[in-house]
Amino acid sequence: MADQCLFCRIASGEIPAKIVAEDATCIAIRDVNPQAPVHVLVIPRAHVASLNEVTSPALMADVLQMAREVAKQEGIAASGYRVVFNTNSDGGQSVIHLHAHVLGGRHMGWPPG
Ligand code: DGP
Repeated sequence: MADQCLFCRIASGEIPAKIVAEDATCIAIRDVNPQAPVHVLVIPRAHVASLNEVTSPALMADVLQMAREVAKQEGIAASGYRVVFNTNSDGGQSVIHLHAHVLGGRHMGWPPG
């Protein structure tokens, strides 16, 4: 399963992406279909299907730490941003590999669509 997974293949470098940050645990790439002026995906290198399958709090800390660093690097930390984990069908998850969307550079409406 993991060897067929799009985000596993991006994280391994097999499929190219616009990388904005990376470390031993996670990679951050620009979303191919951006929904805001800044739209970056933070992806753990290890294959975890969704938030439901996370067993390591440390993994979530690593993902959120990189999301925060990306927001600073992209210049949206002070103006504000949104971090979203779409989860399963009703949550709108289309790629079944855990990822955080970091969205900013415009005002975000509420409630989300
Ligand atoms: P979600 O729907 O929450 O599973 O988000 C998946 C996101 O991944 C979606 O916003 C589009 C993005 N995406 C899909 N395929 C690719 C790809 O090949 N490269 C990049 N950079 N982003 C992708």
